[in-house]
Amino acid sequence: MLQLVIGNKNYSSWSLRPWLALRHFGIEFSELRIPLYTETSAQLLKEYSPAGKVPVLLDGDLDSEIVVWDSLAILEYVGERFPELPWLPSEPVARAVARSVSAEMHSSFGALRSTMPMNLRSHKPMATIPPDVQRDIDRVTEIWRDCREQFGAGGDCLFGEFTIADAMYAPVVSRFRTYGVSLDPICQSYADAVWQLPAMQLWIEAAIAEIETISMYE
Ligand SMILES: N[C@@H](CCC(=O)N[C@@H](CS)C(=O)NCC(=O)O)C(=O)O
Repeated sequence: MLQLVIGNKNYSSWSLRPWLALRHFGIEFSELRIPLYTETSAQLLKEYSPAGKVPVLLDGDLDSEIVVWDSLAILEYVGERFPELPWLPSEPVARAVARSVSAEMHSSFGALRSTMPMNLRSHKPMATIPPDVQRDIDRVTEIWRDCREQFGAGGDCLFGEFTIADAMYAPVVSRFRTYGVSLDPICQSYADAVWQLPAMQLWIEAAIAEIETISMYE
């Protein structure tokens, strides 16, 4: 049995990524939510994750438990654990690009992430976008346009059908809504498609129902 340890659904963008992919592909897992930045969070996180961060995936029983921490490692792990599912595009060129854009999301866009933290409950359009954040937005939207134009014919996602690349960018879709980032028609229709995914809607509903507030993300 798989257990996914996550943070607050309203704020924890890294937790959303593997949760969304697991839910989208109908994989059974239990969920343990640890609200972040409380007095006990750090100690609780350390019980599950060597890095002291969420998400963490636990697989197996206590005697032979596999612990996978870090969102992208979890997505790769479940891809190997359930190889019958289309986590990545089947065509090699598209697959290489899907891996590249997923890794780029994982390692980049620091200005966007720190200036526009995920906060699903909030709506606060930014009157002025700082230049470094605008550069990140431009690169993300370039990726979305390129993928949709080159590989998106089979559906509404970056590579047509949903893949882990869409899971990686799902929190950015939410940030663009919260902070009122205006998008060209291709990017807007991609963002709407991700927003409307049934698994995404389940996460959003649960995020809105949460009661904790993390002031630095408000
Ligand atoms: N690179 C990691 C980042 C994980 C991360 O920063 N998680 C945040 C929540 S979204 C966290 O656990 N923060 C709690 C802390 O740093 O104390 C991943 O991809 O999983």
